Amino acid sequence: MLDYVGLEADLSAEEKLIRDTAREFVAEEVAPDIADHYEAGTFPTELVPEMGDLGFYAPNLEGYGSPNVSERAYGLLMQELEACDSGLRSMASVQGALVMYPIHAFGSEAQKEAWLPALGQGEAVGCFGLTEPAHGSNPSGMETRAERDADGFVLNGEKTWITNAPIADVAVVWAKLTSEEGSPVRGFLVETDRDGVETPKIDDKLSMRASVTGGIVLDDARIPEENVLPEVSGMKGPLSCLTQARYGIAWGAVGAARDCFETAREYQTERDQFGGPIARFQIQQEKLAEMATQITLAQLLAYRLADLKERGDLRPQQVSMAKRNNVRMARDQARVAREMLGGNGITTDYSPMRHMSNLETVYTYEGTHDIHSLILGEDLTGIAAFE
Ligand code: TGC
Ligand code: FAD
Repeated sequence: MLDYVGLEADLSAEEKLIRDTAREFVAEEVAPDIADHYEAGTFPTELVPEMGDLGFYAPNLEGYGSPNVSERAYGLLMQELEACDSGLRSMASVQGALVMYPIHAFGSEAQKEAWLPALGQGEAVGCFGLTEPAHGSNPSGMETRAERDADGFVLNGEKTWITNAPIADVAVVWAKLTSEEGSPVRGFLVETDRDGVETPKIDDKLSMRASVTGGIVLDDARIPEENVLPEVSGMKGPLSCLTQARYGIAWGAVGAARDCFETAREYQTERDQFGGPIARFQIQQEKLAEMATQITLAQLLAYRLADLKERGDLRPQQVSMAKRNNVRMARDQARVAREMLGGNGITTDYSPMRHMSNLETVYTYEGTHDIHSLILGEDLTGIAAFE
């Protein structure tokens, strides 16, 4: 596997073990069928508990069954999952960074005990409802409302493009609490089997096909008082979850690019044209050289992020830089890898075009490339250019 500047040497035994466990799981349990799932538009849901057993959901959290592994180990895990398919990494990063993280960071003791072990084990599936039909890049414009009533809250509104929603047991729903002054955004744990909650599936995707995506429709959905996340109010609640997930994506994208590189390199050495392997042509070698260089630079950024996160110095804007750069890099390199496979490259027999198509989603979700440009622009100039 590509590791051009020898990053492996700095890994601890535990980090290597976590990476190798994920790599082996992917090779044995997922890779053989992933193209079929992609074509069918399905996620291998039978693997959800096994991924829990292996510790793939938020192992970087502490307590409630989570082992508190290093941020680098967590990143390596995301890298291995996305080397298989972005949909696999999405499943784990939504469950961990977008559902377990907010419960861990902002939940009550009872909420933590009720949900964290079950989510960590893959006995329950969660989803994160922020985006709405009319509010994607600007979630603070959300229209979903919560009102207090005698027993708790009544929720109304619609979330869309929600990973895992149709298979979720619980949704972390962000809504404006209209009965409080200023209508602050609050997080609510909404069990999906409650009256007034629907989670319709979105079927017509051409990207991220091996991932279940849907909506959350709330029509006078009643939830008890104890289901509000008590420790956070305002947009920093959902936005701080995004920082966790974007961190995983910055690592995951490197995995997708690495798989494209390895597939192209192998193909180039095996495929003959004009009397020998196409890897002997300078044009092809330049493509491999550029691909290896870009992947290595993205790897270095991800490793640096892990160190900053470990010591508590990571800023959200630094995560934006890595998400923006690494996903764009992977998207560009997947396309180059696809072209290096010629006609065979457009089939599901090879991974690059599947990665390329998935990366269109990854480029868009968790803050589009443009939005991360603006986050960096604001950080660099002090002038916000969102509106
Ligand atoms: P703004 O006024 O800038 O900030 C409000 C408060 O939040 C704090 N904050 C953050 N905290 C942690 N991490 C971040 N990334 C943060 N960004 C902001 C900020 O300090 C402030 O705190 P306080 O204490 O002063 O109140 O917020 P804004 O509403 O103006 O937002 C600006 C903007 C455009 C950057 C933000 O809305 C944004 O990031 N938009 C992009 C939307 C997005 O990324 N949506 C993702 C939906 S989830 C998803 O896509 C999951 S896909 C998962 C998968 O399948 O893998
Ligand atoms: P828009 O915000 O309408 O943007 C359209 C275009 O306009 C983009 O190119 C954008 O960059 C550009 N644009 C917007 N504003 C500006 C600006 N100020 N300056 C310059 N350009 C701008 N959301 C969740 O809450 N939970 C999930 O689990 C989840 N999973 C997803 C899974 C998939 C498969 C997909 C596709 C999306 C998912 N999302 C999820 C939603 C995702 O986060 C949004 O699609 C994303 O934030 C962009 O919002 P939008 O699609 O409404 O695009």
